[in-house]
Amino acid sequence: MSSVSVAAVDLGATSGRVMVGRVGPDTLELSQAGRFPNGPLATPDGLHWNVQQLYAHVVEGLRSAAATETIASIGIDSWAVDYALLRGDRVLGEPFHYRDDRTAHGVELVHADEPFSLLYARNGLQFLPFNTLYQLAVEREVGMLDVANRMLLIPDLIAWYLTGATVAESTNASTTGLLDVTTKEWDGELIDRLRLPRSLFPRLVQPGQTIGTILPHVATGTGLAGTTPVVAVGSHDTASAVVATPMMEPGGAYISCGTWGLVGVETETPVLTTAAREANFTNEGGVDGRTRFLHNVMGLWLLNETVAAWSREDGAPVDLVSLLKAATDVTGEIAVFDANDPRFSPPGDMSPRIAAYCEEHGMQAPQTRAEIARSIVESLASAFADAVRTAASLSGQDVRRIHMVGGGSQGELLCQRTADLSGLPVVAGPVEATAIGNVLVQARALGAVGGTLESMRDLVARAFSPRTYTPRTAAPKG
Ligand code: LRH
Repeated sequence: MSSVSVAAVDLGATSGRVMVGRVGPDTLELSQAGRFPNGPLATPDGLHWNVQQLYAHVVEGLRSAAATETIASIGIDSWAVDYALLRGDRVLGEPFHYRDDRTAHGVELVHADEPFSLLYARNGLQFLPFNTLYQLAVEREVGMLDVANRMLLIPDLIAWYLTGATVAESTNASTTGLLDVTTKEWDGELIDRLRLPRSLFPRLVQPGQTIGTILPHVATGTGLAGTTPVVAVGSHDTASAVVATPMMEPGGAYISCGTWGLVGVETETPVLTTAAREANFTNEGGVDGRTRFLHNVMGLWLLNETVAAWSREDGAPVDLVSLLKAATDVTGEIAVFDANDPRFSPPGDMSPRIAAYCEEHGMQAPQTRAEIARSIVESLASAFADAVRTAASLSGQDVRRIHMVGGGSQGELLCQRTADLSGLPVVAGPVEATAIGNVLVQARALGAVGGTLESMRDLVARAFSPRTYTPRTAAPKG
């Protein structure tokens, strides 16, 4: 087996990137071919994603990748649940952002007919008001589904732009709420009961399968060979991140920490108990048929939105490194709020919302910027530690260490406080786990690396030495 170079398109809610991975049996290197901002775009009808602009950045990134190497394939991953509607080959408007508040009405529409307990038994998904099935209920009500005849999730939409092929990659499809958690096929009966047209949902593909080859105008625009395939990866970003989380032995939990903190364990089969449902744990589809049994915790969103608001206020970017240094030095009582409180979901400055939360709960609100940042980090670490404990008890796994991957793994204070509050070592890194998981699945499909997830994780651990944070305090009781 010789090494190959592949391109990973990795779209996050706050930034996107095109990365080039060079992969072989003993090689795993990553370099950046393009990075660009992403975020909600408000228009009179609500919050959207500007996918046309994202696509333009993707093409530009692929062009820089092709300028330096021979790219053997392309893989795409992004945040979950959101989609574009199409009629034939026409895209019907920019996709809505999952933080758009129309989803609340979608929840009412769906739950009026299908109680959550029944949905959970079929799809195994935690309740999140923006799960695709709720969004589609609104589309149906406003008549969009009288016009649309296709739904493409975001990575599948980008794959369609590049190849013209319409598919639904299975790990991301598992976040729609419309996939049967046991058979991992579209749940036709549920789709009928929700009065959605079955024809909306494309053929499912598994990570590793080829979606198609790039269209001639894409080859011309990027300089890539006309035969370059787009290969399905774990197109849900969290699925790709879990592939590259170096859990080589049993006992590892993970926190994939970017905009969200996705906290859980990997299981062979879904956990569909009443306790799992009541704790709002999800069973999302993983690569190679594994289950990602996890809970969504608010992540760096809280800090990023707050820092963005301060930067607007100052008319200059706030220096994150100095802010976090000052946050580390804060002493005395620090307010810990419920990071998952729905008030923290919409975009904007979180400090007044934190102050209101503290006032309602009889706590002294943090005052200075350093105190606010510390309060955010402390609240995230506390929510992460709680979610790890719950994941362990619900899955019956004996969790002995936590792997923190994604942007959050760079936060020393966050990693250390998660270790302290959980009483478990936190193994931090790699930062770019999602892009690494994306390139590894492509490389395996091309025959450049072999084997199981465990052997790919071993390669990750060798290439990106993780850093371990040891808990400084005894594990809390209970
Ligand atoms: C993280 C993520 C998460 C979903 C959310 C919409 O990027 O994919 O797993 O719940 O975005």
